Formats: sequence, structure tokens, C-alpha cells
Amino acid sequence: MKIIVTPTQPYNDQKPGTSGLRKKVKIFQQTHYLENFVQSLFDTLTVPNDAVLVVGGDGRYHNRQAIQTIISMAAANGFTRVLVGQGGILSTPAASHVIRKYKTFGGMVLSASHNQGGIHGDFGIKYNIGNGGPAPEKITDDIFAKSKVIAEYKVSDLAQVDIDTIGETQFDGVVAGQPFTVQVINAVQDYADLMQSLFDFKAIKQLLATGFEMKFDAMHAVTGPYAKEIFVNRLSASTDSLMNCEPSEDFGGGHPDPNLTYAEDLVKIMFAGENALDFGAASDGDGDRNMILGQNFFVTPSDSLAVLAANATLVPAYAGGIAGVARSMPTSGAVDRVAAKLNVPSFETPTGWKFFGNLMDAGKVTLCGEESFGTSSSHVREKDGLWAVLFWLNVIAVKQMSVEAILKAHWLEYGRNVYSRHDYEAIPTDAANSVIAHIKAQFASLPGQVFGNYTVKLCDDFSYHDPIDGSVSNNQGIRVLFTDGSRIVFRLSGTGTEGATLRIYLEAYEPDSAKHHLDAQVALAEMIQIALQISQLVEKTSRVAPTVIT
Ligand code: VG1
Ligand code: CO
Repeated sequence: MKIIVTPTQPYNDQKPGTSGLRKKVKIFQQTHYLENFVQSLFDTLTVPNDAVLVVGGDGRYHNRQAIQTIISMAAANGFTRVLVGQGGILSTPAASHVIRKYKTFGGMVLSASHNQGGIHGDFGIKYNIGNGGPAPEKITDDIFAKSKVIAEYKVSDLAQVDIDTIGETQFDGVVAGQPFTVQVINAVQDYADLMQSLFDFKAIKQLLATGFEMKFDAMHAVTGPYAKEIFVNRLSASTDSLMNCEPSEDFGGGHPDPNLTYAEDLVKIMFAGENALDFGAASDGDGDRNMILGQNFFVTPSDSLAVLAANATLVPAYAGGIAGVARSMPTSGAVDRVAAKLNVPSFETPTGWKFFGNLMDAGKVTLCGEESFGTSSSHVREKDGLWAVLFWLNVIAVKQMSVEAILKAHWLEYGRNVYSRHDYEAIPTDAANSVIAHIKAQFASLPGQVFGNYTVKLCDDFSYHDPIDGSVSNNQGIRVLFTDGSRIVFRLSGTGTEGATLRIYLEAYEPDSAKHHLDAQVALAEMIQIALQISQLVEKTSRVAPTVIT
């Protein structure tokens, strides 16, 4: 096998966002585009001898081709072994687990997560370090810097590698006579084994055998094979309890984002009045998100995290208690209330799973979560969709209560952090920036101002000081905090690929149980108007309604 050094020109747009580099497929298909990014990444790392790389993706269009390119480049850049998920498929949490289980140097996950797939959709690539978690900002910043000056990249002259048959293929020596091996692994088994080691499968199996009806929607994305193995093969659920479990390159033409808007088929089933099932759940493109539904009932992700924390000891893996919790800044403070009661620390980090890794590695937190349908624990270093679903089923099996009853009891004990997020997708970048600039210009004048029932206490642009490595991350979202603890957060998305997506996060604390039944949009109506008034969003973007409300 030979190494071929190919001259290239830099692209100026390879800055990784909240979770890796995401672009339209067409952009990734430009000459040398993927190679430039991968080489910039390899040049950032110090690859030791005998380094192993994990590669896989969510199965979207361009996945298989990109995997071949990465294998060839890994061989030319000093890796001696590449582990590939069979068929090129690896969910994000499974990739994290594989990196940890086989103690590899790192891994690449090819996914644009919840973004649409297919030839006209998005593609993405993210790098995870040896702890299994997303590369921290110091690495992603370095990749971007290198991508702007790259002059050449290295590939090998490997033929196409079979990535469908479990087993090993060995090639002739590359660097220093070392053999290069590609190993196709069954990550579904690895991941299912991990889940079985954490949860009470016996109790869940019994729950599913005694008339409890559930539906899991894989949204034509990566969790399909994992769900079949776990629910049907190991928990004896009927095949009826799964839907859209065949991964497809364009996710069946849908948007693999498990929320009330895009998971509409599941939502219909779960909100069918008396005919609704007991439990519904969905996961996203790369399997790290989860949406939990009860009978005619939606669980806000922030509440889900709080409920899991409060009930963690019901699950075998967490029976000894949890060390602490962490949530992203826009996530509601519901979990903080649970942590306070459990007398464990709670941390507030910027948006993006990469900020949780240090806290988990240091043993400071066990459970982490984001309002964007992401929850997980220190069993991996990524958020984990199916893990959250199994956690809920384990809790239900032990408590023998409905999802709604569990939530109502939780609110009664802790009060309710009423919460909603309004997304305005694909707005012109200039208009989005002007909204943010307009709010920032009011930082000095807003504190003390009264809006109906609410008085502004302070506003700022969130900064995070990592307590473990001391790194500082600025400009992580604008917070408008009110004197009664309510708040509005404005943030621009770092995962969109079309124009800008502006997110408005709204939260108000309601201790009065007589008001806990209220729809969040009703309970937050006044806050929503205040957000629009402060931001002048309608005037500046001509958008009269959000694209997605959760
Ligand atoms: C969004 C979510 C964020 C999440 C990120 C990656 O980022 O808000 O909480 O970590 O997606 O999730 P942004 O910058 O668009 O708000 V995933 O499942 O898309 O990898
Ligand atoms: Co995802």
C-alpha cells in the first residue's frame, strides 16, 4: 500500500458548530472538501503508534462513500486499525461506547443528526476523543485554523474496503512496515449488552408482557437496528411496538427530529384520546435524542431530566445514587431542584454535549441533559436516545404509574418549571444578527424595567468557566432574567445549514399545583409577548410565528 500526497486548496467555511461540521451534501461533495477537513483534524492530533480509530455514521446519503475516504486517509496518517460499524452504521451513543469499550484513540461519527438527509439534505462529521465524548473547543478551533491554510492531504491507495461483513481485513504495511487492519464490528450487540447491564430488563420485560402498550419511532434513522435487538429480541416486545425502524438514506423523506412537529405520526398515535397507547418515544437521525410521550401527554425534555434524576435509584446502574447533575444553560432549572433535594451538585454549561465530558470524567456528575431532547449519563460521553427510553420504562415498571401521573407527582413535590422553546428556522442571517444586536443594545437599559407581571433583574451573554480545565467559553446565549426567577434566553443555532435559526427559550416557575395542568403556551403567553417585544423579532424578520414550538 502506498501513501499519496495530494495538493489542495483551503475552504474557508470548515468551522465546526455545536456538534461537528454540518453542511449540505452538495458542499461535502466538492473536490477535496471532506479530505481537507479530515486532514486538518488528523494534523491537530498527535497520533501515537498502534492508534485505533472508530468510524461510522447514521446511514444518511454519502455515509458509505465518506467512510471509504476516511479509512484510506486514516491508513495514510498513521492509524494501524479502523473499527467500522457493520454497513457503516453507528449511532452516536454506540460510537461513544465502542470508543470506550475498545479503548481506541478516538472516533468519527458521520451525521448531521436531526437535520434532513438525502442528496438535497445535510451531511456532517464530528470527532470524538478517547473518552468517547465530542472533541472540546480547543480541538475544534484548531481544526478550523488548520483548514484555512491546508496545502495537501494524505490518502492511501487502498481499494474499496468491505464494510458489510463482520470480521477483519488486513492490508500490507503502510508506515514503518506496520500492518493496517479494518475491522467491521457488530456495534448493535455491544450497545445492547451495555443497556442490559444498566437497566432491569426483567422488570421491563414483565411490564411489556402485561398489557402495557408502547411505540418506539426510529424515524427511519439509525436506532432502528438497535431498537429491534433491544425491544423485540431481548425484551420480547411485539414488532408492532416499533415503527420506521428501517434506516434509509433520506430518512423516508422526513425530518429525523423527535419533536411534536416532525414526529407527527407518533404524536397522532399518542394523542388519540382513549385509543392512545401508554408510552411513546422517538429518537433522531444519529440516535442521541429522545422524545418521551405518555397517553395524550408530552414530557418536556427538561422535566424528563429532572424525573430521571429524582428516580435514578430505581435503576440498577444508579441504585447507589448519583454524584451530581449538569444541564445546558437554556435547559430549565427543574433538575436543579432535584439536585438540591438530593444534596448533590448541579452544573450549568453552554449548549452542546462537549461541555459535559470534563465533569463526567472528573466524577462530578452522573446525569446530564439538554432541553433539546438530549439526556444521558456517564455510561457513555454522548447523549443517548434509547438509554432515556429504557430509563423511563424501568421507572414505570417499578413505580407502576402512568407517565402523566409520574409528572404530576413530580410537580407536586418540586413545583413546575413551565418551559417552552420557540424556533425560527432558516431566517436570513443579517436579520437574525440584527435581532441579537438589538437585544444586546438594551443590556444597560433593561434591568429594572417592568413588563406586565415581570420585572427584569439582569441580562447578559452567558459565559462558562470550565471548573475542571479552566477553559472559558464566551457568547453562549443571551439571558434575560426576571426578579421572580423566570427567564427568556435568545440563542442562534450552531447546527443549522440554511440561513440562521433563532431559538427563544422561555421558563417560568409555578409552585401552585392548581395551575400545573395548564398548557405551557397558555402559562407562558405573557412571557412570549415580552420576548417578542424585547427582540422586535417580527419587525426585523417578518416572521409572524415560530417554525417549531416545543
Ligand atoms: C442543537 C441543540 C443542542 C444540541 C445540538 C446537537 O444545537 O440545541 O442542545 O447539543 O443541537 O444535537 P443548536 O446549536 O442548533 O441549538 V444533535 O442531536 O443535532 O447532535
Ligand atoms: Co442527534
